[in-house]
Amino acid sequence: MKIQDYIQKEDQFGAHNYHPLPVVLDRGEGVYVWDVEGKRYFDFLSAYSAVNQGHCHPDILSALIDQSKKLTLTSRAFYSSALGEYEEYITKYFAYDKVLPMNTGAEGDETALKLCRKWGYLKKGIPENEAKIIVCEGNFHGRTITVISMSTDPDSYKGFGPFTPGFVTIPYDDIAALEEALEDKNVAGFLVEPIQGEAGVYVPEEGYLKKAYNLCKKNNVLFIADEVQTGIARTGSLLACDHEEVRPDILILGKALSGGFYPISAVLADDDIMLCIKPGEHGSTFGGNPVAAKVATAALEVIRKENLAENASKMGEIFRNELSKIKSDRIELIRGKGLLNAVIIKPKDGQTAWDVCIAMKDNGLIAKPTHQHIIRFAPPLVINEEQILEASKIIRDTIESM
Ligand code: IF1
Repeated sequence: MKIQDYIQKEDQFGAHNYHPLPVVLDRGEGVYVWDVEGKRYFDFLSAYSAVNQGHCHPDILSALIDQSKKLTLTSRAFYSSALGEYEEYITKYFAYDKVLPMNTGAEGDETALKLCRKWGYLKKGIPENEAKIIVCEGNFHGRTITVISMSTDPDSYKGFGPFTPGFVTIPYDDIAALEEALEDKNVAGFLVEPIQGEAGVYVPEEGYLKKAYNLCKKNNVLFIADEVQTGIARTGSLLACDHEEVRPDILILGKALSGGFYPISAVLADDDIMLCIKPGEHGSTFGGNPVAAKVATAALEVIRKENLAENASKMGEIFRNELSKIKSDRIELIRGKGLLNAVIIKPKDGQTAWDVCIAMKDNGLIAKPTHQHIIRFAPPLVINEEQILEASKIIRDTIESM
């Protein structure tokens, strides 16, 4: 089959809810992926930060294979020999009392919202069905109906109503707006991405998270961090909240929690909050299954063993420095933290960020535009200096030649 044949097949038999870059991937290893014709690319998307550990990491692969031969799924109707060990591992790793295991990021967010509301009624004493959760403009937390009820992006919500009530939207990176919204006594939580991904890798002003956290404390409101994309070493520290020494009351993780092998998400909180949910009140068939338990443990072990947070920080510095040397009026701004970066492209001669991504693909590097004019650059965190310099040169040569 030729590249066009693979694309045609997806187009004919798959729903049209995506518009992929025309590259057909077949194999991956570390920072590289290969297409069906054997052409190699630097992967500068990392499946939206799910493969922080690099493609097909051997340690995670072994965990997946070993456990899959033994026992894959028990449901949570029974105990398993793998779950408790994982729960102990991940709660100690992130320093929380308890974990609630789920599968996708959106489910993690849904879980956090339910947990927060329940806490609001049981602990804060909010009158039933009146709890509110503050969210930010430009947020991205997934695709379920409740999650898109929080969205301010018409692509996400338009045509999918009616929506879940109970959300208050304020501008991102705006402390005064948060302070005002917190005056409402029925507010149970504030849900925030430490860096907004979908909005175009929007890094808030330094101190924003800390101030927001302190305001939440003052008002007896839970600070909920969606670190599905920013967490697990991506931004140069284990959590993006660590940069400001903020410890969220509820922490949501996903994506790289499996190193890209398997959908695994988790919600972490202390007893006072987590024990508000009782048996039968929440769950999922696959959440916390034995394979997920082993895979997530291995994936977190790789982050620690290979010092990937430190590497992300160092390589991110080099990367932004290299990009800043690009001589082109096409680049408006470079921003990011660690290896979560974005370049804002000025459209010229009708060419957009999409055209830049197509040209980079032809030159051996794949990345995806977000919105019309922003390109996200987020390679696997195992990238080394030689590789980041080579990749930077591809980006530079591509942009300078356009
Ligand atoms: C797609 C963006 C990234 C997330 C945060 C929860 C979820 C996500 C902070 C849901 C998911 C994805 C999903 C992906 C595109 C993508 C994305 F551009 F839309 F914003 F990564 F940057 N919280 N992010 O970023 O996790 O349920 O998908 O496991 O194709 O929709 P999920």
